[in-house]
Amino acid sequence: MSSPIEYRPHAIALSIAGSDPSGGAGLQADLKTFQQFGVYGATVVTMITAQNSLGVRRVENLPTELVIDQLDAVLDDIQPIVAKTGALGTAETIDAVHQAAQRFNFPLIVDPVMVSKHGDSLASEEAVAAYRRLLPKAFLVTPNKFELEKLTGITLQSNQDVAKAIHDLHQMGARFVLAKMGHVDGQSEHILGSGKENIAIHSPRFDTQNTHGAGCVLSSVITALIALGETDLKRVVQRAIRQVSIGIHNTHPIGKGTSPVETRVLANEPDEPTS
Ligand code: PXL
Repeated sequence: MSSPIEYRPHAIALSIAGSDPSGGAGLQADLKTFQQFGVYGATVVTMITAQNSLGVRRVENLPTELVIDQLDAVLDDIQPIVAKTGALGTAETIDAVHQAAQRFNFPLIVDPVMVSKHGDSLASEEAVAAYRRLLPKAFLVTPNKFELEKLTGITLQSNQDVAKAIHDLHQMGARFVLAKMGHVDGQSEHILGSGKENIAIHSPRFDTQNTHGAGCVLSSVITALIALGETDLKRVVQRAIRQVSIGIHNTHPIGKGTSPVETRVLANEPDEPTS
C-alpha cells in the first residue's frame, strides 16, 4: 500500500528539544508533526525527561558539549530549511546554541520553553537572561504568557502591557513574535507581532484539559510549513493555530491524565476545526 503522506524530499526541519517518553510533547511531538506534513525531521536532544500524562517525574539535562556535538554532526551533513528550539535546559546550553546559531544559514524558531527540574513552568534567572541573548537569532519567538512575562519582566495585566512586552522582544532582536495568551474572553488568543503591527488571532476554546504538547505542536506546524516553502508568516501562523485547534478537538484518551494533542489528524484537509 502506498503512503498517504505526500512528501517533499528537500523539506527538512531540525528540532533542538527535550525528550518526552510519553510521546505528547518535546521532540516526539515535533517529529510526529513534521512527519504528518511530509517534512523530514532531524533532532538534537537537549534533555531527557521521565514523564507521562500525569506529570513530570524527572528532568536530566544532557551535557552542553554533547548537545553541540549532535548539532555539529547533523549540520556537517544535512542542510535544514528551518530549525526550532524547544526545551533547552540550562543557560549554558542556550548560550551554546546561540553561539552555534551565528553560523546558521536558515531561520530559527525559538519556543522559549521553561521547564524546571520537576516539570513546572519555572526558569532560572540565568536561563531567562540566556534566552534574551538568543533573541537576535530568532526569526520567530513563541512565548506563552508566563514566558513573555519572564523574558520582559513585565506583569501582563492589560492589552497595553502585552503590546509593550511584544515591542520589547522586538527591541531585544526577535524578528517576529507570536504571543500565546491562552484563554481571553472565552476564546483562545494569539498575537503576532511584526515590529510594525500586532495582529490578534482568535480560535475557538475547547472545554478540555487535553492539551499536552500544544505549544510544541504549534511551533512545529509553523516550522513544518516554513520547511515546505511557505513564506507568508501571517498565513502560516493562522493555519498552524487552526491545525492545533483540530488536534485539540480530536484528542483521544491516551494515558490516565492529560491527553496529548492528536497529531495524527494534522495536515488533513479541509483545514478547519470540525466544530
Ligand atoms: O510543553 C513544554 C515541554 C517541552 N519539551 C519537553 C517538556 C515540556 C513540558 O513538560 O517536558 C521535553
